[in-house]
Amino acid sequence: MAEQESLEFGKADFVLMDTVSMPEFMANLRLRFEKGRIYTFIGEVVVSVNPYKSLNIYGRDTIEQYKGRELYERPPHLFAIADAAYKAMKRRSKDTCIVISGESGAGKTEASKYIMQYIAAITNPSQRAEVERVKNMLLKSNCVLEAFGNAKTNRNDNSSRFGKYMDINFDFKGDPIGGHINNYLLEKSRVIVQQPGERSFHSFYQLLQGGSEQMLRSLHLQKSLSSYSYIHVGAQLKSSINDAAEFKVVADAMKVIGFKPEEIQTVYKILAVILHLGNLKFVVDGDIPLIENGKVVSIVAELLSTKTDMVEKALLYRTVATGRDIIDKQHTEQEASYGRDAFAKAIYERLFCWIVSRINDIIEVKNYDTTVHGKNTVIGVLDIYGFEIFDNNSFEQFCINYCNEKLQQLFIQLVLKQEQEEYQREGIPWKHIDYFNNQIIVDLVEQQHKGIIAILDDACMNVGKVTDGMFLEALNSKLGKHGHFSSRKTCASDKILEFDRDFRIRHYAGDVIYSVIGFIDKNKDTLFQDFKRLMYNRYDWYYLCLELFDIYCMCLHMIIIFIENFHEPYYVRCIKPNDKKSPQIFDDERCRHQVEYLGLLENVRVRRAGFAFRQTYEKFLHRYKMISEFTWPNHDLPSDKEAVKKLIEQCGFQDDVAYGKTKIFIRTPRTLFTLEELRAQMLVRIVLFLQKVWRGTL
Ligand code: AD9
Ligand code: MG
Repeated sequence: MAEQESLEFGKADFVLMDTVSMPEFMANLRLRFEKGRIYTFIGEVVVSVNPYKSLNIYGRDTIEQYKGRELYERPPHLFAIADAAYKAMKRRSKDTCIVISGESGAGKTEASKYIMQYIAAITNPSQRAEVERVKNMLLKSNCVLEAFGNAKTNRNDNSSRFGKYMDINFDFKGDPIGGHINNYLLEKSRVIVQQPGERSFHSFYQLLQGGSEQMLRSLHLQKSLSSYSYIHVGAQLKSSINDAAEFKVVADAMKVIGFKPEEIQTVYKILAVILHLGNLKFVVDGDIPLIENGKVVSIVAELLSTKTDMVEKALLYRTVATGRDIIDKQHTEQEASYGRDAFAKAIYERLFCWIVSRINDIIEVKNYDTTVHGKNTVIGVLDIYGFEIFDNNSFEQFCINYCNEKLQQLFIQLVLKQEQEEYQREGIPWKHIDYFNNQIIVDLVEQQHKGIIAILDDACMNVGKVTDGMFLEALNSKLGKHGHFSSRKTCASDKILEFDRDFRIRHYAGDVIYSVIGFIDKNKDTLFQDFKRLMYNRYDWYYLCLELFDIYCMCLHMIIIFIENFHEPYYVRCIKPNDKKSPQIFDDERCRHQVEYLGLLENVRVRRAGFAFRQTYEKFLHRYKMISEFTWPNHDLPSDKEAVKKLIEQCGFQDDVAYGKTKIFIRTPRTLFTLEELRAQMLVRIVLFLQKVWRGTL
């Protein structure tokens, strides 16, 4: 069990609660938060509450306390779970992973970084240069990814706008030898528009605030943020973020990771192209759309190393085939603006994917011959964007929340499945515990032919003919009776649904109203062919662009398939204590809601319904053998199992335990407490005895 801290800090494991009830759970969570104990176990799951302040609990001495120890031997901490995952991977030569979940701003990304830091700190004791290099790259890659993939939102100043699954590969010695990052679904719409109070990706502000005058001049940029309409809203914000300083940190990190100077320059050029594109305005002269500010077109052309008239053509016309002829058809003003925005989003998305693939090239495992060195094993860390509800929710929130729905389903399945399997494996009967299974919502979204995604995909097959409104109609007719779906049409009495264009999904984590506007376009991700042609027909633009447009970005389906393949993940469940980013406030209502939807109470019940604790006979003896004269200092019984039985019977706990094939299962925490107390008393007696022996006073 988690090493007993003083009770003034509350219970280190929720499994130790006297009764499993929401008030007791909340009281413990609050007490621990207020005492700066932000981590608490539920068995092998770590519950974390964002402290919103720096805590001195991640330093070298803390790392040393956790290194090589068993999960329950030390107070709850991310390091305990990182160590458990590392040990499991090393001892059993088995791939493992850590899944971090929780809503936006709950502390997932910070947790993922602490976990990686811990793994980096405890590995490579012999200081091999190559391993040090790999560790450095892995750690440095985070800040580059965050610069391009994170943004300030109303929920989090450094919100991940992409999903990340990072693999760390280890050699037979257990030292990191490489890694791989999978990125999922960057929220690229943020490039062109942000909700009030939010910003675009950090990278734009960093470039404008941190780039040298000479660099900005060469990119035709000026420092003033409000000059750029794509980041205009965000530009008004006072930010806690120091963009200028971050620019240098990120540039250095890119250099250290191994980006070539010309690659870094190209990255800045692409950012500049996007900022300039945003300033392009169209006017209509009669029926003909024109570009109002021709100067901007020539800047974009210069940065893209192409000709002005080609950029202009791509912006104002599209090539269509009519019969055997191919003609240039003029855009309407609206089409031209739409095309410009689609282009900007696409370039940014591809830039991001390219950065990830560059990092992957550099950190991939090299020169590892499995026939010589044996299997290389992996620890994966999954950190996706958290569940979010905004005032206006669109396709992006739909995708993000669906991902979270899937993660929750995985948690339910695996936590229960693992328990069940363990009881079965050990030959112990299993009692079922009721819990809310969100499979019904997952089905609502992904069921073949009649789920929201299938209906949306159908609509997208007929893009141009099917409108968002018609898509909503299709949802209404196919899903109108579903208990987790409603719209004005299907539920006229529902006052919360304000607009005809809205529909509501009753998610596991709360109700979210989505506006259907833009769903079809965003799913279809139409990028006018002419822009693609422009990029391919470039005169002497960098090879980078070619790569950019060849890269395959993982889609939503991939993340799902991927996480379903996890076996026995370790979990960190993050909780956001308040919406004010305050270290002082523990908002009971908000926290209770998260505890509820994360299913933490059920988690405790499942853990306790069977048996709160289980331990292999060998380890159990190692810890408690001093309690009984039959086992101390060594036993002469036929097996460890027999020895444990003898010890338990001597203490009178036989009715509270079950004996599995390899493990002892203890039902109530109190038994374990008592065992711990007996052990502590025995240790004192042993020490006193030894002192007497040494002093010769016995
Ligand atoms: V999102 O779904 O990407 O929007 P996250 O990733 O869950 O979200 P993040 O880790 O970015 O949240 O944490 C939000 C902020 O909380 C951080 O920027 C820190 O300011 C703060 N935080 C989170 N965890 C810690 C911590 N362990 N110690 C101190 C923390 N501050
Ligand atoms: Mg994050």
